[in-house]
Amino acid sequence: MAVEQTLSIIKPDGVQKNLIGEIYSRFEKAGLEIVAARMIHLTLDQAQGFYAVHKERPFYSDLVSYMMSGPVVVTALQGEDAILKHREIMGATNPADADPGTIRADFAASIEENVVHGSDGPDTAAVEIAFFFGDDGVCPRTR
Ligand code: IDP
Ligand code: MG
Repeated sequence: MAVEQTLSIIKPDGVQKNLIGEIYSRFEKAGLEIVAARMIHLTLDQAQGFYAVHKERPFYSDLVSYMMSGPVVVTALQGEDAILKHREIMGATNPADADPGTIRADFAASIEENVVHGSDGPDTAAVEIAFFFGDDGVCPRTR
């Protein structure tokens, strides 16, 4: 195990459903600490840029529209095994496949509108955290 950081987004449907506190409570109770946070309504450039890895996928333009449909809350979370832990709490991409008690099983409407994003590995986590928080936007805990 190692201390890692992961990029977490409460997507527009999660914000609309007023789940910000509920979702971050689950992450905090699992021992993850918020080390950066911002609320933002993504522009087209930002939504396309963030999901550029998916640009060849058939759902890309719908995904970009969905991510721009309302504000999102973006955080960086830190903790032991943060990337995997966050993905476990989030659940599978398709809520129909997500384990009971995961965020997506509890709150997601569909494979597309699935409430939360989480990084899938250390390399993508670093790129995604820099995408939203630059070089100096993360606040390591000092106490
Ligand atoms: P992840 O969010 O679980 O890491 P990815 O495969 O990285 O899943 O897909 C990114 C996002 O694209 C998903 O969270 C979901 O919003 C959307 N998405 C993924 N697969 C589909 C699909 O088959 N149809 C529609 N949207 C999809
Ligand atoms: Mg992904």
